[in-house]
Amino acid sequence: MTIKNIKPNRFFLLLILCIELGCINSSNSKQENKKVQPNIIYIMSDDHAQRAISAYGPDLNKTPNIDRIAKEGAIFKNSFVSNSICAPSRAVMLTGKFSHLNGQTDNLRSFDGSQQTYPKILQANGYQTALIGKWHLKSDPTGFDFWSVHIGQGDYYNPDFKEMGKTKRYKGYSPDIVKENGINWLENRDKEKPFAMLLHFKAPHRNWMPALSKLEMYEDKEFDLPSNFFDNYENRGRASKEQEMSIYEDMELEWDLKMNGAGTAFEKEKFERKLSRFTTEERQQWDAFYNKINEDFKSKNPQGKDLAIWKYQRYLRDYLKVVSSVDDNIGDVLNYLDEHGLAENTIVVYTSDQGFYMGEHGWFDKRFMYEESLRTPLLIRYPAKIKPKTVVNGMVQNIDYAPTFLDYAGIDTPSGIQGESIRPLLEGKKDEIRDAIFYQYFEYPGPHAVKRHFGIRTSRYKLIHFYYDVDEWEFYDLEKDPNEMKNQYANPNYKAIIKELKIKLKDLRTKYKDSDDNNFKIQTQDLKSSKG
Ligand code: SGN
Ligand code: CA
Repeated sequence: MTIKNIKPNRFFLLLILCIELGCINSSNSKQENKKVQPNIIYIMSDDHAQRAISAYGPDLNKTPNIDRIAKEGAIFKNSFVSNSICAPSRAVMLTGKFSHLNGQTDNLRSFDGSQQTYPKILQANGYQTALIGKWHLKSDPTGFDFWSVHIGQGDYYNPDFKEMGKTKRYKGYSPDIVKENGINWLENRDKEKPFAMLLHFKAPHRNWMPALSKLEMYEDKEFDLPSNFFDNYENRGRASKEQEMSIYEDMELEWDLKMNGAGTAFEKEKFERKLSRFTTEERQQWDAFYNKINEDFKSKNPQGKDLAIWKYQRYLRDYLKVVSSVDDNIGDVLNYLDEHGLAENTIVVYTSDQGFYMGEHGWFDKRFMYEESLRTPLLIRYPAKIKPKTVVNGMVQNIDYAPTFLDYAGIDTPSGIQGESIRPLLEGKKDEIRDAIFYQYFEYPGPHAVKRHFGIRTSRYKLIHFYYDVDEWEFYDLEKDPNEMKNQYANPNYKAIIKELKIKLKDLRTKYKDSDDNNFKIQTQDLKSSKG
């Protein structure tokens, strides 16, 4: 029946009835007026190098599911952290503030969970919030309706979680468990509210224990050595020379590379604790695989450069097997969103707490302001607002995540937040939001012995100041020397640029409320060298 066919009397009767029932101001038009707040799924892994994602560079491995986020959304080619280590990075992301202001300057401290974080702000604005996976901030999480976190670094196999205050052991492999718990939470959430779910994989953190189903992966692949694998650190300062993160010298045969009996008593004990998590059947499969490699290693008995290369190959194989499990589980999350009609209005983010060395400079681990650990993956899909295959070249930093989420949720950014919304970059409205980033690292003395430093990076140059037990500057021209092999600080040709950068660095430190006084006062207590 159309309006035309209704007799005038009946039309007015219906109109009056409609007004009475309030259907003129119908729920549909109400919904149109109300901002539709997007859901957020923030997926973060631990120590995932950009280079180990095929969307960033196809030479190492294939990550089809992470790549899908880039294909259907945006990839950031210049995404950086502000303090390249776990707990500090996580605190920066939650607060949108640099470490010296949020208080989490190193991995040892306990996070002050009474401070403002973006999950708390979202929660106060009607979002349902959940945190699942690695946390590493010691204090119990705040701002989440549900939380289930690995204890400390957590275990790959049959791990214990602290879930809403209680310890609970899960059966299985950590990346699978984190995904399953995430999907369970999505299934049982209040479907009337928008949600923000933080899914934090502990993988692929050291000691890179692969899933049993992936053990054979990459075993017949020989990885090319990075051009600077045998770096001797000439032309650079004491920080590069004195670090303890060399694959050759510091990567542990037993703990890292699973060669039973090849390590110190300390290493053995640490590794045994991990092996004790296995069921008998799991342990048998594990041993059947690694015992063969152990035998081969013993018979070859590589030394010197050969040993360095052997370690590198084993490291990459295990690391990339673990990455592959992360990628599979991300695929499951994306499929879940498709199957439940959630893809269009959900922002999916993939990132890592920092970058990682995959043999560049002969290293593993992170911490330095050099490119491989300063950079972190960042891919964002939000079909409602972001065009597929968007490539962002502007420099962004992890201080920007909190204000970006608040922006998309239609919530004003509180004044204390130091980052900026990256929405204009995502939606093609701007090419850049800043011309320089600021970096700081404090955990020294500490594991891997990377000296304290801070610095500035522009699109072309990088200036770093190492301090505390040294007073050294390094300057790199990234266009001419992308691998940062030659410190040009003393080169007179760069004098004017260095002068300009020092002024810019000072301005940035003032803007971000950082000072020398502050840096020297920060104590890193009880930290021992990784060799200690
Ligand atoms: C552990 C690792 C270090 C690593 C830190 C911090 N040693 O201590 O290699 O740098 O975690 O990593 S291990 O012997 O326990 O493997 S972080 O990602 O949590 O910051
Ligand atoms: Ca990490």
